[in-house]
This record gives sequence, C-alpha cells and structure tokens, in this order.
Amino acid sequence: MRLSRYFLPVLKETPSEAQIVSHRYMLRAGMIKQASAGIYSWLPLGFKVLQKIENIIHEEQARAGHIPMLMPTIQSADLWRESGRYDDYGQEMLRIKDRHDRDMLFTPTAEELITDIFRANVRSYKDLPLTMYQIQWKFRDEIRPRFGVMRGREFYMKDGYNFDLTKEDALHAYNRHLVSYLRTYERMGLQAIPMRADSGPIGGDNTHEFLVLAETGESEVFYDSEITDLKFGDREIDFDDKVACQSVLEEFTSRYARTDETHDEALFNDVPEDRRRTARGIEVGQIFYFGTKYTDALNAKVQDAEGNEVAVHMGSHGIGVSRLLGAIIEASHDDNGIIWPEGVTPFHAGIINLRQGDEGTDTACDMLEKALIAKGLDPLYDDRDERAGGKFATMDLIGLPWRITVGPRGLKNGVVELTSRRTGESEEMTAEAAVDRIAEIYGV
Ligand code: P5A
Repeated sequence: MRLSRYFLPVLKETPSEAQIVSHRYMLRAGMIKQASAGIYSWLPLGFKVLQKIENIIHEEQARAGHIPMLMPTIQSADLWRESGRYDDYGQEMLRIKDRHDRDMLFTPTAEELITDIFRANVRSYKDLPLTMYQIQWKFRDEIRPRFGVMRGREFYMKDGYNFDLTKEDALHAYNRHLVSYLRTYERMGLQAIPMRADSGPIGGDNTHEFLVLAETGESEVFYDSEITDLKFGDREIDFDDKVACQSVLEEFTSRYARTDETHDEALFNDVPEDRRRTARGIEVGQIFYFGTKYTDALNAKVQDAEGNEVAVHMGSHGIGVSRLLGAIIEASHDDNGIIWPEGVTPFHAGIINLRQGDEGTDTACDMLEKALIAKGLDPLYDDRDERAGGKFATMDLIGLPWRITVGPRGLKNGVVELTSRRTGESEEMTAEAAVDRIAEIYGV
C-alpha cells in the first residue's frame, strides 16, 4: 500500500478527551473515530488490526475443534423472557421496539439464542460434544463508556458456547478453551493471566477471567508473582486429550491469582510475602461453566444412550476482540507511539523514501515494495512528498515493527537501512538482504 493513496488521518495534537495511552494513540494514528459515546467507526488502519486479531482467533478456534457461525445482533425479547434474563439484565440492555410494537433487543451476549438453535436441532447424545462460536458485535449500554475501545457500548466479541452430555465433558470444554485462549493471546504478543473471577449476569460458579497487567486496567488484581513466569509457548497439545488439557489448567491456575471480586485476603497471605503482588489488569476474556442453567430454562434436552431425556451441560467463552487493540497498545508502546507485535501488525514493514522525486530513490523503493509483496508480505510505502522527520514520526506513531529507510546516500553504497521499532536499532544492508530478513522474521 502506498501511503499517498491510503486513508490515514493522523492527528498531530493529542485529543483532550483521551485519558489513557491506547485511546490517545488509536485516535492519533487514525485507527478509530468516535461516532457517539462508546461507539466507534473503525478506520482502515484500526480495521486492519481488528482483522488480524480476528484471524488469529479463528485459527486457534479451528485448532481446538470449535465451529464458526454467525448469529444476528438484533434478537427478540421472547427468548430472554424464557431464560429470565430480560429483566435481570437491567439498563445495560438496549431495548428496541419494531414496527409491530414487538420487544427486540441488541444482543449483549447470546446464550439464549444459541440454546434455541441447539434445542431446535439436536436430540441425541450422539451429536455431542458440540462447540460453536461467532465473532460478532455486541451492545451493552455501559453507564460510563470510557477509554475508547476498552469499555465501549458497541464492541466486538468472540463468543463461544459448548454443549456436552456430562459435567465432566463440559469441564473438558472449559479446559480446552483455557488452553486455546492462552495460545491465542500469546500469538498477539500478550501475557493474559487466568484469574478466578465472578460470573456476573452470565451465571455459574466456575469462571476465569484473562487479565493483561497494565496500570490503566480497570480491574484490581492480586496474584503470586510466580505466575508471570508461565508461558504456553509452542508446545503441542491434543485438544481431545482430557488429561493434557486438565494439566495445563492446573499449571496455570494453581497459584493465587484473583480479581477483586473474588479476592480472599487470608488465602493471599499464604503466598510468600515477596511474591505477593497487587496490580491492575485489563480483562481481555472470560470463560464460564454454568451447567444446565440455560438448557433447563429453555428446556433443551437430548436422549442419552439409555433413552432418557437429559438436560445438556453448557459453558460460554468470550474474548473482547475490540478491547484487545487497546490492551495490546497499553502493553506495547513508547513515547513516540505504538509498537505492534509482529502477530497483529497492520502492515509487516514500512518503507520510507527519504528523497521523493529522486529517480534512483523512487526506483529503489518501488523495487523494494514489489519484492516484499512477491514474498507475500504487506508493506506500507510512505511515498508522500514530505520531510523525512514527518515520515519518521508517522511511522513511529503507527507502530510497524520494521522500517526500511531508503535514501540517495545509502544507495550510493548499495545499502538501505533496516530499523527495529522496538529496539530502535538500525542495520545497513542491501535491499535484497532486508527483504530476506523481513521474510524470515514473518516466516514466509
Ligand atoms: C462469554 C461469551 C460473556 O459475555 N457470554 C458469551 C460470555 N462474557 S463477558 O465476560 O461478559 O464478555 C466477554 C469479554 O468481552 C469483553 N467486554 C468488553 N469489551 C469492550 N467493551 C465492553 N463494554 C465490554 N464488555 C465486555 C471483555 O474482554 C470480556 O472478557
């Protein structure tokens, strides 16, 4: 992509309404624009990162054997009356009337709708286990939407739902989601720590939230510092292996780690004092096992092997997809702007032409751009007729992890400069070597 043809409305001034760094940088880098309180348009750069995040989630869900689908954002109130949550949800639910005066709502979550689909189609234990998920917009009329995409009213969520014959199978689905989420967040360059939490309006006793530690996080968290040494890494796991998934759950949840909703001072005091940490965190996901709460309420039963009608065990599992952009920026930035982890960067590398209009430099940049594209990479070429300082500032702000700088002086010696956004370190090399290095970094 050529920057001269792209839509990147970068702001020079720091927007006064933005109180935290991720919100500031998302506005300044032209990623989002507020449409109304807690509701945003996703401009091309923001949309690109959102899609990268979405793709990682789809790939990891496929790995765990979960099936993608899509449900509507507008739902009838009837199902929610059946489950009893129409009244429970209170003012957070955006209620709408259609032209026939029927009560409708904008979905804050979809346990009822998926259970309705399930009961209409599944009758036998032979069709279980079943886990389906979607990535879809949600609406919660938060009292105080704030911090940009961190606490929106309209937000993008991955929501998955498992249906199992027994509690044991449903707990395996819970563990499978925990493992799959650990992988998902790590691929985005994040450490998200599973912490015991409160289930709120979703229900059930078994629930973990995934928290990214950050000073600007909205949750207060208490944990044993040993937990921050744990990494899932690239270990292979068979998602059908109950014992293997359970042992990952035990590894990642046996140390003390709780949000303020479930914090227990006495238990916390059992952690050696030098390892006790109190901090703040951003909740980027939550998993639940709630048994037969919805299948009982909506009478969703299957026949077991003996022909008995039995209620089905369920859980649901969410990832705050749009919130993740904010969380990643909170975890990875400096004074000059965002530093995208390679896994989610909107463009793989930036090309800066130091002398736009100089024939040799323009040709070298064109060739570099083509060579990167030929490798399957997606570069952003700053071909604007602007001062070098302005180009560097924009590139730093939008946070591409790698930058190739091309100027007449280097070209005279046959080299360009490859710079890491994270370390600031630069290295001179031929354009071919720079392309190879970037291809190697991204594994293409
Ligand atoms: C799990 C999936 C649920 O709704 N039902 C379906 C369950 N869980 S949850 O914890 O309430 O939400 C899942 C994740 O969505 C993100 N999130 C938000 N992101 C931005 N703005 C909001 N207002 C908002 N509310 C929730 C969080 O990351 C949460 O973990």
